[in-house]
Amino acid sequence: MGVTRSRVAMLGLLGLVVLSLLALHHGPGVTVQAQEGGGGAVSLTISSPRGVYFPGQDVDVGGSAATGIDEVAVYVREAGDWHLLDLNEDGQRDDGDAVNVNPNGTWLRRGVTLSNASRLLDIPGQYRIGVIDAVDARNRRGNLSRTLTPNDFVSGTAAQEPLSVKPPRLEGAFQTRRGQVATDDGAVAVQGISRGMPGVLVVMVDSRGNVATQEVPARGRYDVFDEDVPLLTPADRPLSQGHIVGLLVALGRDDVAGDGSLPAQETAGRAALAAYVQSLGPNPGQEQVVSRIYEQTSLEAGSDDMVREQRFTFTDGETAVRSVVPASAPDATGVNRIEVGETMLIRGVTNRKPDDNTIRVELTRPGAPLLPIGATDEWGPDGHWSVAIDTSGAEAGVYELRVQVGNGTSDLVTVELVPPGQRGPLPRNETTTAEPTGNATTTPDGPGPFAVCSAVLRSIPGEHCARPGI
Ligand SMILES: [Ca+2]
Ligand SMILES: [Ca+2]
Repeated sequence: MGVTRSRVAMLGLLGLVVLSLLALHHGPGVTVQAQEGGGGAVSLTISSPRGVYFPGQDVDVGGSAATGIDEVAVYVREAGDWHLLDLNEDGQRDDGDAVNVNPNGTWLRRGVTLSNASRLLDIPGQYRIGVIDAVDARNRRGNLSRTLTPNDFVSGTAAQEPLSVKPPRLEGAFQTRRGQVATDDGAVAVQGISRGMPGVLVVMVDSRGNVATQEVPARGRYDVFDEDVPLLTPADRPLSQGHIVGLLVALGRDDVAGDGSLPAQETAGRAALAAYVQSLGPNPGQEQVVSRIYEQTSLEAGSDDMVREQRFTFTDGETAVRSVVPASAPDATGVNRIEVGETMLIRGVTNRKPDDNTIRVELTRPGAPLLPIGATDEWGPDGHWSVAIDTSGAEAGVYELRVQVGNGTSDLVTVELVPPGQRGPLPRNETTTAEPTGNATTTPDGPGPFAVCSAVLRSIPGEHCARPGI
């Protein structure tokens, strides 16, 4: 009976008439199978999931079906027999797991945790996932077979695709700038992926053992997380300035910490782990708090938990100028004279959070017409920023270059604009030994060029003050 249905279904498809005729010619029992992986008309396809699956992940299971197929069933195979998937996740593998074909020729079951639908898919390895016309998967009593032999499967109207099951994976980072988070920002962006896991618990521990925790969910097909996490204790007090240990904790595919029990907690999910972590601080101190988190998660025997650790400094916001050079000589260093008409390139460093903050650079001189204001809100993990200002039409003279983030002035540098042709040579790099005598870096008033050698630079190992000629 099943074979007859398959033939009827396929006779409606021009591209498969030949196959159908072959089937008719050979009589019952002949293999009539859908082509695999596209290429010509197929009566049945499975287009999702595709390729890779992480245990615990919710996926849509679906594809297309030709006219005449009313219902399909989905099976999975490693080696040997095909096993029916418990697609409705009711713990039973039976007729309830058949999927109706929609009038538009598609079939779909949304949000299936495949590793619950089949224990096979809970274990990393190479599998095949297949869809078959339900008519061809029914036993003599008319119920969906819980298993089908390879021959049963290919004898029906069916399609199959490879599926690679991979272990869960955690990658992520605290988006610090120059290894710092500014107290003025009070929060740090945490970004990453927790494939096969519903999210992470973010923990930050300050030098006194105070903790900030936040559950961050993973979203979308790739289990991406991206959230600003404030450096606040459960009592809404800021963490202490200084050395912070940041942890991203993912609880594996079971989303349960360690061996499934946490001291003084009834459960062991991310919320319970957060409560446990909050109960630790601040008495034991920073390293003790960190050790206990590891002990209850990734270090517990048999645990599939994962922890990523990152250390950074929580400190005052700092934004400073490193160099002022003509845009035509970007390899020059230090604060230089700029000729009127040139575009001035102002470069500096900051530990502030990009996107939420804008660095504004303003050049002023009493009585002189205003120059355009330069601004940027984009900079990378190294905190290097740059802004260009066109000096066309400006008056020559000594200007005050003010850097602002929000309402506060972050740095103040004096810069001299000179008539065209009067700048003199530019220092090119810090190994230059020749003293650029007569360089514009001497100014008659104000703090002078060495103001750029500010505290933020001195506090960072490997950074140098942008003095010309040094
Ligand atoms: Ca079921
Ligand atoms: Ca776990």
